[in-house]
Amino acid sequence: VDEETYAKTAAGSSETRGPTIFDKIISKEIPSSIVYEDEKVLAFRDINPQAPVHVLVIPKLRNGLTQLGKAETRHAEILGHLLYVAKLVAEKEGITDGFRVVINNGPTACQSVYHLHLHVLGGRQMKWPPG
Ligand code: IU
Repeated sequence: VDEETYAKTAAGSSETRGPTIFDKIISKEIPSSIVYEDEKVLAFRDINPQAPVHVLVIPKLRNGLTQLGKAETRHAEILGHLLYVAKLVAEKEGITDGFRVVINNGPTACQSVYHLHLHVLGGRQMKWPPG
């Protein structure tokens, strides 16, 4: 991406997609604790867990979706796959008795990384409504 595009992304705009830290996690430039991986997605432990199990599931697509709110019809397949992998992660982590899948979309929902990701949370009693 050019400098202007990158600056916009760094400033928090979700209109365009510069590299995020998740690209470096996908490329293994930055190490992570991987729970599941296939050719399309990566699931790894959140660095700041909000529950005993807190795993992020992300698409590997470069220049891909920044957030759910920007999804188009062509993204339907990867969206379905991400959700299915969330279920595989829950099984692998032994939290099938109760787990939560969260997508924070945009600043008002506290999205902080503009590379689409699903949070898979479990291992404790969850509360509702969420904060
Ligand atoms: P959010 O939905 O965009 O707020 O979630 C981003 C998550 O990415 C958040 O839970 C962070 O703790 C997590 N994370 C991470 O696991 N590793 C990192 O290097 C960075 C963020 I930056």
